[in-house]
Amino acid sequence: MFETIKEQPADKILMLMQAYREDPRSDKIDLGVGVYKDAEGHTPIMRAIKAAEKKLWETETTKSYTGLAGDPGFADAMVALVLGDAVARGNVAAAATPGGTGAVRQAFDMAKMANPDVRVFVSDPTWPNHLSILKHMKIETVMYRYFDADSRGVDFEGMLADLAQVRKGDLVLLHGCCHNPTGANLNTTQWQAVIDLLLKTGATPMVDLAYQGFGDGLEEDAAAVRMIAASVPECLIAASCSKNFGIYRERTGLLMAVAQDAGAQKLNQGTLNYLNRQNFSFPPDHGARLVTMVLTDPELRADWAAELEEMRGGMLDLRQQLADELQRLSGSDRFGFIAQHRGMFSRIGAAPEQVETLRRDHGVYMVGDSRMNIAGLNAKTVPILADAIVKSGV
Ligand code: PLP
Ligand code: TYF
Repeated sequence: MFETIKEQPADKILMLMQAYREDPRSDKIDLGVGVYKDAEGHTPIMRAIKAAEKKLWETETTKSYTGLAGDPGFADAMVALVLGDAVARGNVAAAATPGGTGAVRQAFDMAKMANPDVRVFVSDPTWPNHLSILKHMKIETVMYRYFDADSRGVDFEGMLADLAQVRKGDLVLLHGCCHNPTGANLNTTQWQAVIDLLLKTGATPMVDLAYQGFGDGLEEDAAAVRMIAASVPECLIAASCSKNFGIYRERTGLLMAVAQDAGAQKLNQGTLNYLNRQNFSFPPDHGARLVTMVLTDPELRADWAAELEEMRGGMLDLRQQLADELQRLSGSDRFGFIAQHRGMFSRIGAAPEQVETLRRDHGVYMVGDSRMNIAGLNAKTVPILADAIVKSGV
């Protein structure tokens, strides 16, 4: 019977990973998949996570099932990390999920349960998995303008104009910080304008927060999601622990539904539990437990936050070095946006042929839309990349 299924398109980012591995050149540069890498190109296990793992091995006495929503301690710790004191804890329903992707998937599921005709508004461009999951779920997807191809910043006027058509019953997907794939983000005034529009139209925001701590800092990167949660009647938040705790393969995430009162919270919590049960029963626990241990132990937390700051600072330095080098080589300021962008990614605005030239002639691997992973660089490869970018006519 399965011969009736059409072949599905492969994930382009993961295909690029494979192509990079198969390239025999020793001086190749991997700016593809969104995984943090240190100067040696290694994705480290963070010190606090390693310490928590050791402690967990010594103290864990059972691996019996947790609850359907996962360990309540994980939800408490993550709600506090993401939302601070922006909303009352009693108004937040939360369930652990397999990674941020699991949270995204179930947020869409919940929206569809509430409104079978839900339209999901996504930024143009957005993380390809958003589009792929929405298509798989047969949910109507509407793109709103986001990236300004000339300035490589946000086309905010276009964004607001396109979002003016949202209505109650629609879901508006927003990247909380460190926009993937562009690296271009809203400022506080712009976030407020988006919130005003949401309040006026009655549409529901959904925030995807996959890079808290990778942009301007842990608190700063949560500022937008906190503003939203404090202002609108209800919202969904899909948080990932993959990047900021470096536990990609543990599959650790949390879906939060913020409501206006405890009654609505109770209903939402039941829905989140129900969705977990339909999809996988109990969520993975190992990564969630490590995160909880790190966030609730003052020493581990301080060390984690310090290491995260080192990673963030390193990426900012690389951005500045690359922008400076490009300015020197091109004699123009047109690459200044690289230092303005935040997070792991920048879309440099190269044409597909130029991306291909960079790969073929220079061994530089970036995603076809010219998204590069800044963490794939180091002090030695920055000048090589800058030279290749200029030589490729970008
Ligand atoms: N959302 C965005 C925008 C991402 O870039 C990622 C990246 O991996 C995720 C969600 C989910 O990540 P994960 O499922 O690995 O936690
Ligand atoms: O955008 C990225 O590169 C990361 C990692 O199917 C990723 O978010 C890439 C593809 C994918 C899942 C995660």
